[in-house]
Amino acid sequence: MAQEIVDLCKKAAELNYSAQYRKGNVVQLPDEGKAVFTGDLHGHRRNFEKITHFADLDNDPGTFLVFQEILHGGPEDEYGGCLSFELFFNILRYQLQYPGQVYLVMGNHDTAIINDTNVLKGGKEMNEAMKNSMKRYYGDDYGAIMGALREYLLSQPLAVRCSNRIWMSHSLPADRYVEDFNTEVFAKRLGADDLNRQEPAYLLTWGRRHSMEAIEKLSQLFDVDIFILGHQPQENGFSHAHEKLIILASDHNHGCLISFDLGKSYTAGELLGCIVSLASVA
Ligand SMILES: [Mn+2]
Repeated sequence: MAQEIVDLCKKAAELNYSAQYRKGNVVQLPDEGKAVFTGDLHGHRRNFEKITHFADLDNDPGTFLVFQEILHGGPEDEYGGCLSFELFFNILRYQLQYPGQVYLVMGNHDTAIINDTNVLKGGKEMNEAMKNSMKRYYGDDYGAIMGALREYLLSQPLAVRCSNRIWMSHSLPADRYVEDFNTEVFAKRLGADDLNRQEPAYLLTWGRRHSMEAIEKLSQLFDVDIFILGHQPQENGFSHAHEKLIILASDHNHGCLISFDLGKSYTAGELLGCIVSLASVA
């Protein structure tokens, strides 16, 4: 079992680096086909099933499906340890089934797992909770599997950019880091050091509560019109935080996805009409 998972992580990481539309650390989607973007999934298996049912990649080779923040949350073992890694490995198997169509973008919890740092959430240390459950689950194979998982997480792109000027990433740098944000991070091969506190890949995945001015500056800096992010909890599944910013969540019963045509231009208002409630998906 351990070798299968180590190989799975390696193969999926190789696919990440060699994917047709990957340019540096950004996936640049073509100007045709369909995008299906999701918010934080947090181990929610039922929503994963709904999302894949909706995307229907078997019948839609021109559809690109993007996930984010799968790890942490969802089912727990009897000691309160986090079992989201089971769903995560399923999603890697799914990614390998549809090469170039399925992407996972880097989230802040991924940076914490790669660098083995703490993330507190609701009074619980999430990284430790997952490491402990993985140790119980995999026993002596834990080290090899965690090493392979970290390599995979590091291979993830930071963002997806569509030809119709829509950008998707886990988050964006917080206001005070916008002015000096170093966009070279999108071009270089990422190392674990790039995810250290205050480094650009860290800032990109951890920012919250962006002002309209910051979003405006970032839209000029990244040369896009609309941002779709996850990271910030959305009770109703989404919010139109600013004119150019839509935030999605896919981790609960009111979770959503967004689906739009890559060959069409959209205003933010029109994009809001492309949001699909997962409750409405069979
Ligand atoms: Mn997050």
